[in-house]
Amino acid sequence: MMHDSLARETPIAITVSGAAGQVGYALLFRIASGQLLGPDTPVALRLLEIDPALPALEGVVMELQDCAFPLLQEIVTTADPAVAFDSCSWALLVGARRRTPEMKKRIDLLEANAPIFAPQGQALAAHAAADVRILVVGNPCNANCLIARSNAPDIPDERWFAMTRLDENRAKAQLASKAEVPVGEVSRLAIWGNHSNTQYPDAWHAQIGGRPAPEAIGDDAWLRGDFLTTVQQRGDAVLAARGVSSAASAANAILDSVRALRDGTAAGDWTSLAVVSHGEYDVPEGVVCSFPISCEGEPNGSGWRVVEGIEHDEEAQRRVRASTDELLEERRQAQALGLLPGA
Ligand code: NAX
Repeated sequence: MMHDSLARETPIAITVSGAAGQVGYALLFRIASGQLLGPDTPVALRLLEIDPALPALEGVVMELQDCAFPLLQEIVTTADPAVAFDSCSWALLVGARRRTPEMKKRIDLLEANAPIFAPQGQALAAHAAADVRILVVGNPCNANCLIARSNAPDIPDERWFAMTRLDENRAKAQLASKAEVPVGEVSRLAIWGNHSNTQYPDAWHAQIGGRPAPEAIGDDAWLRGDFLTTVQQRGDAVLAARGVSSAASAANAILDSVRALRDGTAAGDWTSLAVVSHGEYDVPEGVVCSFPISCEGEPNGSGWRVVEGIEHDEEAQRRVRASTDELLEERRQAQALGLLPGA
């Protein structure tokens, strides 16, 4: 097989924020081993943390070194976004503040986290590579993505993503388990709306072994009930069982998201990504909303589009609207906090 010798010599810079956190710990080793960009692409890791976490990050760096990954050519650790985003082609924005017991409402989490993402957006605009693509994972990820995006007007809309792939994977696992088939048989599963409890996992247009999922499952009441709530509340269930939130599955979903953009989705299939709305399916323009996305897999990741022509029944429309109303409310709150310049 012929390999691209240029790609071999020039590492691709990937920035991971929150690199000393638990998602970071589950993610970095997979990136460095080649599972994100493939076995022929050297990587340079730019690891962004806050000052108090830098000593712990040094321990992670030691472990990365001790893996002797042949593809890992460079590691930079810093608390300065300008350094972290320097010439990066992928920015994986995982770093965020955790919800504490005092943060009762979603706006409390938004308030605690939003100020992180405005300066990061500005630093991305000033320092990232011309082809940069950004995946926001830190919660509330849709609103955080909107804030970063609003602070980097020169980076086009199509480069910004917030992660709903973990929700998609959770939904696929539930369908596969119910249908008693391997999870690889489930396709066309999209998450609509916000990465929150209002999200709408759409099983009605999904397929299992090429058949419509509702037909393969044969239990509409389950699809309208337990399926939805299990997916919507899966994060809480993992947290309750483990005592800490999802980490390995989140890191895995980050890899899945980037690989869908780079390698493309299978013909006729789609994935879930929250992207800047241009009014598709009557979703208000400008909010970062999860849609079914098909990707051509161009190397620069810009070859993707919102899948057209999906018809929701009344209940699905109501659920999607509830989630997009929440996105609008979060945008209003971010605006009130002065985090959306020009909006
Ligand atoms: P951790 O608390 O373990 O790690 C977060 C890390 O971010 C910490 O090391 C912290 O020092 C760092 N950090 C805080 N402020 C920062 C800043 N301004 N710049 C750089 N780093 C900063 O959380 P973890 O479990 O790793 O989760 C990370 C984020 O992902 C959380 O916001 C979490 O809610 C979110 N998640 C989102 C998911 C999604 O599907 N979109 C799923 C997984 C995860 O729960």
